[in-house]
Amino acid sequence: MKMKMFLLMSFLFLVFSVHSTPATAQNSPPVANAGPDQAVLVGATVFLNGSGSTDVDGDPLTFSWSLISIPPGSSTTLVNPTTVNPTFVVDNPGSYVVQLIVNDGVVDSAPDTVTISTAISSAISVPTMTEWGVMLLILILGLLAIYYLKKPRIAT
Ligand SMILES: [Ca+2]
Ligand SMILES: [Ca+2]
Repeated sequence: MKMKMFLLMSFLFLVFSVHSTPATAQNSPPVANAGPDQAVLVGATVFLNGSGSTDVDGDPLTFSWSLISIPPGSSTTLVNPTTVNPTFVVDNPGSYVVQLIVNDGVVDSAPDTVTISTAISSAISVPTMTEWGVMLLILILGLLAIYYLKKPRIAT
């Protein structure tokens, strides 16, 4: 009888302890989305957009943006880097890499980056003196060729 009681109590204790184990908060980390890459003109204000960031639990997100790479000579800084839509001014040609980390109140997301590059690069450049010289030489040779080909031959 005593043994049965002991076993019953043990069983009940076991069942109770399993059920009373506090449910650990199941939190999934959020996922940062820094938005699509952009090509802009020098002098433009870039509008970043982190609204594509998600959290499967639906937790409200906080945003933390940072410029991790800017072109030499640039002194730009982010405006409102803890909001969903910060801005910055592209003050020099080149590539700007901006990183976004979101937090769901418990953990940080993995970082996501977005690259902003200047649309007009050195592709459209003024010809150099050498290039002007070569073009002038070709023009002169072309004119000379036309002149000599059209020159009436004098019969001797
Ligand atoms: Ca979460
Ligand atoms: Ca990205």
